[in-house]
Amino acid sequence: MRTQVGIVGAGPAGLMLSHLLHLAGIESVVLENRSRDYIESRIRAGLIEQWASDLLVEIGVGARMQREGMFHNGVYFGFGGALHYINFRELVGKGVTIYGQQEVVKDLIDRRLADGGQILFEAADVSVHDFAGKSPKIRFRHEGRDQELSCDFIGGCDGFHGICRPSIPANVLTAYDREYPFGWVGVLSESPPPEDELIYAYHDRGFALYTMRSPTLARLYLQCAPDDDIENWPDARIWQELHARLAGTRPLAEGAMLQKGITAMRSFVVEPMQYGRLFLAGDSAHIQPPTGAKGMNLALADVMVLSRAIAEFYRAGRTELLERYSATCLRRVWRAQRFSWWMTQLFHLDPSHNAFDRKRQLAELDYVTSSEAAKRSLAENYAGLPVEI
Ligand code: RFL
Ligand code: PHB
Repeated sequence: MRTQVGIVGAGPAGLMLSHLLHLAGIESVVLENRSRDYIESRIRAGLIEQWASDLLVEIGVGARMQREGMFHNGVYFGFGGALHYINFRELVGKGVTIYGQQEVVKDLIDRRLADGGQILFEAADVSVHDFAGKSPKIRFRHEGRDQELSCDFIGGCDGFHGICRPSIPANVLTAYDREYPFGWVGVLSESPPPEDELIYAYHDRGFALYTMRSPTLARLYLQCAPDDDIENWPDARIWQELHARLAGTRPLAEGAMLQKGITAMRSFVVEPMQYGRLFLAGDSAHIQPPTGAKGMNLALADVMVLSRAIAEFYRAGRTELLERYSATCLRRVWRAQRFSWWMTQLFHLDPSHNAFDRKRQLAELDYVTSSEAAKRSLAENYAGLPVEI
């Protein structure tokens, strides 16, 4: 088999890369080790920055998001028993869209298949070869047969636990890593969300986040220990904690819990994001705590940069954008890391904190919800920094 760009992973990064390349007249094949059903039902991110929702519409995959997505002008911060609203629209002229990541994935898959794109699901034992030279290869097993895909470039879009990053010689990569002393219990509940827009709640019992997937489906998160077991969180305990941490803000309706899970918090960046003709994009190169809602947005930003660089190579034979790929992405990645870390440290109960730190957090929450300058800075970061190429 031969194609121009071989892409490992059919998450938001890999699928979007394939679609953007198609729009530039460039062929690609996407190899995904899971089934289509699995990746279309995996519940993850839900918040799309303004530029990214504009992009989805512009490139013809935003119609369902425009119908079913929930457009928000700002967020609420809850602390000290009251809610404080930060209006992004007024502050920076932008908003955010709530639309499940798996819906973005479904829309991209539908569109790629309608355009004759090749996505091979359940591709086993995927391995990447010869990317230090000009003729990279991807080997895998599909429908019982060993296969080899020759290509000009490899898109390493296989997420944090994928094989692309570990295939790069370890001595050329530097990893920046930080683990946080807490995690999140995440639940999906068949109940109306407590507010039309998101509530980030600071509480002595720990952080809580109230978000949603539809007017009848609430997505709720609670700070927990990083190594906590979901068995320790029966439904009754989850509701009790949610009521306690939302006290004084909005009443919370209970409903059937459709799904529960625990995620540990981590910040991780690898530099550079490329080696020879293998380019890492999205979670394969960086992850951040979800408090800033940046993961899916960064994945989409990386592949915007990568698709432009690859298009420039085929169109004009120029390699400057490809050579700058890592530096271009990392500038934005580090800004998003900084923001995600900042939101995380602002809201969480940290076991190493003392009474001074709690007072400092409250003073910062007070500042960030009352100072015009601080609100604008928050809005600019939350609604999404521009993607510079
Ligand atoms: P993905 O989505 O992990 O996709 C990688 C794909 O590669 C496949 N794969 C392989 N395929 C072939 N061979 C192999 N060896 C392979 N190994 C892996 C996988 O099956 C998968 O299909 O990475 P991508 O595309 O970089 O996208 C990144 C996002 O998924 C991630 O950053 C976000 O979900 C993070 N995130 C959030 N991001 C936001 O922008 N806004 C949010 O509100 C938000 N909330 C969240 C989040 C992540 C969370 N969890 C579960 C980590 C909330 C949570 C709870
Ligand atoms: C979500 O809707 O799942 C979500 C929203 C904002 C976050 C994290 C997750 O910061």
